[in-house]
Amino acid sequence: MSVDQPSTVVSELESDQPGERTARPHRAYTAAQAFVAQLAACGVESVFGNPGTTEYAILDAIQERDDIDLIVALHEGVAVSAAAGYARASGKVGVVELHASPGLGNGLGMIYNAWTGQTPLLIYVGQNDQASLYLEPSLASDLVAIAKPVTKWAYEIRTSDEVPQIVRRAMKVAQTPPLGPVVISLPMDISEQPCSTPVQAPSALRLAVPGDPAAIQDAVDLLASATSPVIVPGDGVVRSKAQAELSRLARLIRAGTMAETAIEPDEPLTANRLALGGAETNAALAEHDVVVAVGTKVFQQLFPIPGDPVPGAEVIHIGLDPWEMGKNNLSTLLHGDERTVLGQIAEQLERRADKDARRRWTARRQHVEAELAAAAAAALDHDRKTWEARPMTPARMAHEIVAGLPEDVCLVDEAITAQPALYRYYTPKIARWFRLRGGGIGEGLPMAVGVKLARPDSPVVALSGDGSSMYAMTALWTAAHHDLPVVWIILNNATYRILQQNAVRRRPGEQAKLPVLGTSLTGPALDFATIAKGHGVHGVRVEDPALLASAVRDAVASGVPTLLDVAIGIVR
Ligand SMILES: Cc1ncc(C[n+]2csc(CCOP(=O)(O)OP(=O)(O)O)c2C)c(N)n1
Repeated sequence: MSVDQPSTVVSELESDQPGERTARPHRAYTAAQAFVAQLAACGVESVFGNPGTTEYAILDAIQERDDIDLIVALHEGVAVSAAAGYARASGKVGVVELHASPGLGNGLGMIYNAWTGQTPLLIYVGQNDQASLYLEPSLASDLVAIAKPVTKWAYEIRTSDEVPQIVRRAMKVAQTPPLGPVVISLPMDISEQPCSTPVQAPSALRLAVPGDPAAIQDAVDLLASATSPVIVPGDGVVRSKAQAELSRLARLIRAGTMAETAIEPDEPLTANRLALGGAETNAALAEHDVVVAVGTKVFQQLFPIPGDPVPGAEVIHIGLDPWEMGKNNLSTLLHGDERTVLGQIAEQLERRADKDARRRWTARRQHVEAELAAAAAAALDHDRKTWEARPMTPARMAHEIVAGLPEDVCLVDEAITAQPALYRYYTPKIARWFRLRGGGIGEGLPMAVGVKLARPDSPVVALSGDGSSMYAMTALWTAAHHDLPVVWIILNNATYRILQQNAVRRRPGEQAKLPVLGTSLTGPALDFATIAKGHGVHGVRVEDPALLASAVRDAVASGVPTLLDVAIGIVR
């Protein structure tokens, strides 16, 4: 059977627009060519991967086309995290190519992050020949079984003809709430066989599902009579682009909020993130009588306390993830798109608020604003006491870095223990701030590579703890190889500091054994400027805080991938 050049295959598409369902004639292609053509028809332009023998046909199919590129990673965790950064910054699915069982295994930690953090990924894994799997060849195992616990869907392709449909289904599964990763295993013998089914544009996904009117009514009743409501927003707010609606509701009910970029940056009621510990979270929420959990799990923590995570409060849980809604506690369930539902609630509250209610809400808002402003001022005062310390404190570092960042920066944040200090000086911007999701460290450096590919016109800066950075250092080479001028700032405290903090959190009141075994990054010290150079990246060590802002400015202006190694101490 003759095989068309892939460019011919693409030209057979009458339209790349989602929702255009016209069946179109197709020419002969292999399953691998159909796979890649279907990805292209779904709008995929980049595949992040690390190649192996079982992927030859797919690599050829990518190489034959000029509308889709392979971004080469030297470790599978880097490929997955870069794809996750791309997905989050572009709003599209991140596509990954991995090699057989060991390649999938190496990627699993970061696939876990995408799964629990609901980042849409399509991960293709090359499987050994289907015809010889029974012989248990080298590299082969049950890829679906490996992937299943940390993916929305894992599937091994059985016939070449099913390829276009399976790719379209995988893209749909990855992008419908709860968003997440899917794994497609494609045996290499099937990838080389002819595929006789057409590549088609995908169905349009329209997810602005409104809330049930009775449930909206229940939520409005609760909020109208609440004395101390609080909103806990999650990434579902970001996915549905509900920041304006969330801000409107926060202003209306005069609630305190605990937001990330889920809220407009100038909203003065924005408070802190919830803590990792169940006891701290319960204490923070204890003063509230109504908790609005929107687009979030309730709650995902490192040390949750068994039982109801929000005892004593009414919870209104809004979102499109049926598994998460009311999973751990009794709630008023509001299944629907976050943006649409928040808008519905705000509108009804607005309509029914009388003068008296508005007066109470205004007083409450003023009270919460004053409380938050006082806490912020006290923290800044505290920072000033050690302003001249050497090595510089995380707070001084944050101040200087923020002074050097351009207005339109996309910031990737894997700062770990420096995070609280960072957010005293940095205000996250909507769609320009990407924090670690899922708890597996080593995402930050490669995520910045994916963000830069998705946003070529924005400067991209990543902050990473020194410990976290070492899991994915080869992301530097990927950026250099593909000419992506990312700036990475390593927050170098020569330790896994969070593990000291968590030891105390975990055993409050007891004597935690400090320092925790295996947490020092000295002997030898990591020399990041030299490590960067070895990956083809410009590296600079910064010890003097007075030089940090200009070092950041210069790095961004240089137009080449640059790493800054910033020496910091551990004073809070
Ligand atoms: C893949 C993975 N391995 C190990 C851990 C455990 N862990 C969590 S934070 C951390 C150290 C972080 O150190 P660093 O990035 O230097 O930040 P710091 O705590 O010093 O601020 C480790 C090892 C993890 N979360 N994920």
